[in-house]
Amino acid sequence: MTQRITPELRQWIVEQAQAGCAAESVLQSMKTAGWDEDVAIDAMETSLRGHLDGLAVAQGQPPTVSAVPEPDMADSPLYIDVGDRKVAVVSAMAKPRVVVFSGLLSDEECDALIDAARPRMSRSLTVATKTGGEEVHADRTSEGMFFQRGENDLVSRIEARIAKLVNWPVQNGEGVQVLHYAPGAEYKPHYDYFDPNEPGTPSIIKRGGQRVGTVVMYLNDPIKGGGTTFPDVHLQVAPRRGNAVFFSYERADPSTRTLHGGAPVIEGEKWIATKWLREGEFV
Ligand code: PD2
Ligand code: ZN
Repeated sequence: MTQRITPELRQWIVEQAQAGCAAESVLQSMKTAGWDEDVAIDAMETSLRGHLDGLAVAQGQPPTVSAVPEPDMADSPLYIDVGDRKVAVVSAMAKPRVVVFSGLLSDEECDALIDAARPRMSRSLTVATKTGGEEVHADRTSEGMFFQRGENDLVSRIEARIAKLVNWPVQNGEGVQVLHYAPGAEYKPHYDYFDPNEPGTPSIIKRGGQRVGTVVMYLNDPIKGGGTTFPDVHLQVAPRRGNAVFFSYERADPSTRTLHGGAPVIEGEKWIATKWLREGEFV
């Protein structure tokens, strides 16, 4: 049986540390209460790091540098083996770190994701930065839905593939989000990390820390428009079915040049699946 690290458990761990309890004795208490040792250690590490990150942000300290997901690009491979298929490298940029892949998903997988998502679509929300909740926003005129991590075989397969592709644990990923853009719909340029200056951020990053990477997977071919744009570096990635764009950001700061958007769909429609990757385990 998997043991779930709840917000209440995280809170309790932080309180024990604040009360001066030694890590060893907190771990011992958790093991006595039936927690698996590895799960308990992970819960302690992620809870305390999340709490400290939140404090640093609240005090206006500069954003810290994080480890980031990164594909194995030594020797400029043409393909990366992700276990059940080979994914082709189309192009790569160093700063911002952007890598475009083709053949991450088969046509059948793209269609199956769309079919599974279609009945569950609703108007896309953005994170409400003031509160940490979610809200409808004019900058994001798409509709979407989230799959739970590991919700079905298809989603698990894709998550395992992404984990291998960018060398980042499945557990650090948010659930796959599917988005649908009708003609005229767009996602105005934004950063995917949570703004350290917003009051809702400490609460958001309690679940797995900051976002440090994004994989946008294209599920169909729009006819015109709908590219993913990186305005700081004048890059536009064409939305081709089965392809994906990966980018990472080692700090929650515009200096990463990861400003990006979904350009308006001019003709046809656009379906994508997005996987956001966190610093730690996303629960
Ligand atoms: O639809 C896109 O291309 C796009 C652009 C920017 C998606 C996202 N951001 C995202 O899902 O974060
Ligand atoms: Zn984005």
